[in-house]
Amino acid sequence: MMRAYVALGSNLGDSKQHVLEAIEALAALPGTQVMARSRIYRTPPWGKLDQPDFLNAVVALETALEPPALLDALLSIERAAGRERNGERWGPRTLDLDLLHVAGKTVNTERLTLPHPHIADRAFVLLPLHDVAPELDIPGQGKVVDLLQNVDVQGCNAL
Ligand code: PH2
Ligand code: MG
Ligand code: MG
Repeated sequence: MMRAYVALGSNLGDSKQHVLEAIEALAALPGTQVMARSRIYRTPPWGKLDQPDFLNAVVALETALEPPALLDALLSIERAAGRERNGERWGPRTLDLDLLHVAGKTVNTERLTLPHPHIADRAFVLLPLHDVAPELDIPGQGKVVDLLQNVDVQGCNAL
């Protein structure tokens, strides 16, 4: 079994429902348990500013799925939530599930980079990740509690 951290985001449709249903879907994956879930945060859009606020959360999983299989499962849960990929980077979405980190695993393939290379830049990831794993050390980036000191959390609020 592997400890894995997944970030959830939504800013289209009933975002809270999308996030809650996604957590249920993660819990229902084969060989997978949800060990901890963060609060849900409302966060200002990052990267592309002219879109609605997001709801963001993070869950910690214990899973027997190897990273490529877990990624397939995340993409299929996104599709079930009506996620459309129109090629627009950082655009609005009903559900985004990003694999942040899997303990002990480094992956550098076309479709997956682990740890996720931009955890340290994003308050909307670090705030909920801090709820579930403040002492987690992301290889190459640092400890979550320390990384959180260096991002702007203004406008990010737990529901
Ligand atoms: N996701 C993005 C782009 N910008 N901004 C916030 N606040 N939250 C997100 O989850 C988010 C974003 C692309 O995945
Ligand atoms: Mg994302
Ligand atoms: Mg994504």
